[in-house]
Amino acid sequence: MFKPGVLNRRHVGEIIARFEKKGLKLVGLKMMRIDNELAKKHYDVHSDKPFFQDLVNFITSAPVVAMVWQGDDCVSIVRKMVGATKPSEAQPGTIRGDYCMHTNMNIIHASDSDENAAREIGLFFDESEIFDWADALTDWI
Ligand code: FUP
Repeated sequence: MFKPGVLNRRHVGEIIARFEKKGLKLVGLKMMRIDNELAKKHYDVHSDKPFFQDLVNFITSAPVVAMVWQGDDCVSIVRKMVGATKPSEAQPGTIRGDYCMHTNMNIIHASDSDENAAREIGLFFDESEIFDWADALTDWI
């Protein structure tokens, strides 16, 4: 998920292009405004952390772009491309390493396990918004 800021900074296409070039398959994509309740559900695991309210405020402050990508080892590949949580620790070449400065505004969210991906897809997408399509690239990547 591209957090608020990506739209404002006009980086949506650029960052989507990274995932496409890698060979991941896009099966869901939507622009949406997250409300307070949904933000709290999404970040439930951090509800006792001091940065929780800032995180909720940030993610609800402007529209986000939510995506579902598929591919072998997708979670691990995407997490590597996204980079470390703290932009100061994220390697150059990663998304957080290249596009952001501060942890609480670290530009992108990526599920950290298949289980959490399933949970988060359920939070942000209806079943009808996920597309199962025949991928012509399968034999080439
Ligand atoms: P990640 O999976 O890399 O997004 O990292 P976490 O689940 O640990 O953190 C979720 C979000 O909480 C981060 F994207 C930004 C925010 N956060 C802070 O603002 N401060 C912290 O010290 C840690 C996380």
